[in-house]
Amino acid sequence: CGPPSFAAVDLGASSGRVMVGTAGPGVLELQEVHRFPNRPVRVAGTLYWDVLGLYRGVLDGLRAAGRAVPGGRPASVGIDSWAVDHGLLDASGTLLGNPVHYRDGRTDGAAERAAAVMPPRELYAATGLQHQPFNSLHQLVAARGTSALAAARHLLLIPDLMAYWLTGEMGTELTNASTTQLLDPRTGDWARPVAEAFGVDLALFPPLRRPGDPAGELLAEVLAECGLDGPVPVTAVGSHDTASAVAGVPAEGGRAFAYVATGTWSLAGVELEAPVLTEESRAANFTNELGVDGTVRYLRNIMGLWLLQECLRTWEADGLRPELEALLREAAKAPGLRSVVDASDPVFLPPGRMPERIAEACRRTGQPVPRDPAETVRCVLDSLALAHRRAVADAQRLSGREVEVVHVVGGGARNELLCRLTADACGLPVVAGPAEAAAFGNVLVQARAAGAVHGDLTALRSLLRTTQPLRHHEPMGDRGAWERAEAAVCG
Ligand code: LFR
Repeated sequence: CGPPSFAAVDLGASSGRVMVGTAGPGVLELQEVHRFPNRPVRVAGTLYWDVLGLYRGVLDGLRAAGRAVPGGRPASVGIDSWAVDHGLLDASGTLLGNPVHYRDGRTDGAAERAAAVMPPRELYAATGLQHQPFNSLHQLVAARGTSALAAARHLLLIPDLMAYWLTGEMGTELTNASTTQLLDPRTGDWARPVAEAFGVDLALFPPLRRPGDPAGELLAEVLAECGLDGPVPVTAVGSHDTASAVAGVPAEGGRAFAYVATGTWSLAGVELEAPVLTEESRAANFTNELGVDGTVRYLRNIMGLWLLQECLRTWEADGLRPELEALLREAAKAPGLRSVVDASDPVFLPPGRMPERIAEACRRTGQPVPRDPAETVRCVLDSLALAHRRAVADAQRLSGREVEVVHVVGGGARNELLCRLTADACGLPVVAGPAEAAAFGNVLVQARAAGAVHGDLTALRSLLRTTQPLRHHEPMGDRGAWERAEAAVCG
């Protein structure tokens, strides 16, 4: 019998997928067996995740995985998703309401209320977390006084909620816990003084577990529903999708690298052994999230392909029938750096009418307004590349780690223009791929826990590098143009 196969559930903000990954010495293959849309729903003014719809997608995916693997059952299952969001459950383990989407406006003003409880400097020194309106801590501040929070006995982050429904066992996976703003990145344990100051009951969180830890077995009802023979174990992976994506960066041992994990967000930074908790780092809004194997993901959140997705959604609603490939071809021919916006600006966080908001940002900063969809797409991609450049430069400056190469992984690795512009903007070679880095990171952690592959992150990454097709982009063009564009955005 050949190397074992694992099921990786990877839930993104716009779609979920279940992949089957086969891994062994010198072998790493990934096959998508099920993909389903993730469509948030606005009800009575609040934007929710359709969490039962997502769970149905997971079950359908596990059924498909069973059919795709030799022997009819995966060696284990791992789950990752976006961070910060969670479900509240009562004492009997019943979900108390639909998880609220991090782009919902309920956290408006929560950061200011949080700052009155603990000065941002102190909070950063204790948690190392970037300021984002949607951090779980801000969500809990916003939920104070609601009947759901009062009745809650358990709080489960999204992948932990899925794992609970699949196995009946509760846990809090560490990499995702580090995005709550309630964890101390130096110790990998809860930041108790922070929780105490905010009146957050840490008993809501089930015990911490680390990537590679066992996380239960599929329940009999789940096995029956998915047509699987048990036992099928669930393994904790880097359940924060960005943790899995960075584990899935095909970096070369000994070659210092930066990464840009591109999808709905661009997460750009470096991997460190210890957090950077300086005041300078806080001012630059860099985050210290925890990664696989005790690493620190030192990075900045950039709006990412969300800007493009929201433009497409608006044009679609306006009956323009945008065709992405054609738009990208035209955008590649459009004049570069005609206008750029600050792709880290939270004004772009909520959904709705993105082309108008981009035009408004150009107008406000005295730059030409894009005249058609192709120019808007070019403005978005130039702006993303510029934000990648700033994040890669800032990460190096603030951490003292110099890099030789930038790895672009995630969905954006398929976007040739974005990768080329990122190389030009950073003035560094870009290695693009894999697009499914999160699923690869998820599979590799499971495979190592099962004893199918061995070694540290460098060894896992070398397996990726030798088995996956990657594209290389050398930097070209006029560096001065990017410097001038940066000045236009930074003022
Ligand atoms: C990417 C991501 C980011 C996180 C954002 C919100 O999918 O997980 O890392 O900041 O979504 O959870």
